[in-house]
Amino acid sequence: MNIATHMRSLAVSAAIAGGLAAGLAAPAFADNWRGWNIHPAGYPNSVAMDQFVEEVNSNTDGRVNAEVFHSGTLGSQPDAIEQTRNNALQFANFNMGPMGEIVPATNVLSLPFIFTGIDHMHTVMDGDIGQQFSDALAEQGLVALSWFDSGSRSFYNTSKPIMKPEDMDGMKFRVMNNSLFVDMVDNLGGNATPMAYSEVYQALKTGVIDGAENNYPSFESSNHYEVAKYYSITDHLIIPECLCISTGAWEALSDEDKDIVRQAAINAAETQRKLWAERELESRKKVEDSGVSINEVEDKAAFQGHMAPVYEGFLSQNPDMKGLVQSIQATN
Ligand code: GTR
Repeated sequence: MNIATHMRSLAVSAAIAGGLAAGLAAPAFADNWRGWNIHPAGYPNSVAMDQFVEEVNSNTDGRVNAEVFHSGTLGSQPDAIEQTRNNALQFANFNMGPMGEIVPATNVLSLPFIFTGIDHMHTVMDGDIGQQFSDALAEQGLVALSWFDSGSRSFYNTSKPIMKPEDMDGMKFRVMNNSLFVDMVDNLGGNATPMAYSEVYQALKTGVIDGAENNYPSFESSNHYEVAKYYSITDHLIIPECLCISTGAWEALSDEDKDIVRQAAINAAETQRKLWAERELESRKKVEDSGVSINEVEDKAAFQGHMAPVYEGFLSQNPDMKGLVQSIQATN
C-alpha cells in the first residue's frame, strides 16, 4: 500500500468510525457528483448552481457530495451533454439549443420566434407541454429538475447595425451547435458557423466571424461586447435551460433524497429567474456604457418572414413534432 492509499484508507476508517460514533444513518460513502456550468462565477445561473449544491449537500446530510465547476472548465456544452447522459458528470445547466442534436423534441424550443415572449415560454414550460420535453430528455438519460431563464437572443456584430435581414447578407455568424441555427442564419442571408462558446471571443477579435447572437448577460459576461460593437434587437430565439441530472445519479437516490434534490433545483430556478431579470438590465447598461450601439429592429416580422423554410424543413424531417409546435403556438 503506498502512502496516499494508506492515508485514504485511514480517512475512510475515521469517517466510518465517526459516523458510527455519532449514530448516523448516513452511509459512510457519499455519492460524489460533479456538475457542469458554462458561465463564470457570479452569473445568475452560477449563483443558482452554487445554491443548488449547498442545499443538496446540507439537506442530504452528506449522502450526496456535489461540486459544480463554472466557466465551462469541464468542456464544451455538446461534450458535457454526452458526459452527463453517461453519468461521467452528474448534473448540469444546459441550454436546450445544443440539446436538439441529441433529443430531437427539444428542437421545437429552438425554432426561431416559436415563443412570442418570455411569459409565453414560461407558460409553456411550466405546464403540460413542458412535461413532454422532460419526458423526451428522460428517455435520453437526463432528468430535467427545473427550468432556468435565458432571455431572448439577438444578433451582434463587429461592423454595423442590422435593421433588416438584407443587412446580414454574406456576413459570418457563429451559432450554437445545431443545424437548425445554421438554417436560420442561412435563410436570413448570412453564413452560419457552429462553434463552441469558448471560441467565439477570439473568432470575433481575429475576424474569423463577423458576429454571433446571444442574450445581454452572455454578450456581456463573455466580453464579446468588447469586440462586437453593434447589437441589434431581433429577439429571434427564446430558449429555456434546464437544471438536469443524469438518470444514473437520479436513480441511485432514495425517494427522500429525490425530494430534497428536486426541491433544491426548484429553489435554484427561482433564484436564477429573479437574478436573471436584474442581470439583463445591468448587462444592457454595462455594454451601452462601454460604447456598444444597440438598435431596435422595427420590423421583426421581416426576420420572422424568412423562417418558413426553417419550419418546413424541420417538420418535414420530424412530422411527429407538428402537434407539439401547434400546441405551443396555440398556448397564450
Ligand atoms: C448562453 C447559454 C449557454 C450557451 C451560450 C452559447 O446564453 O446560457 O448555455 O448556450 O449561450 O451561445 O453557446
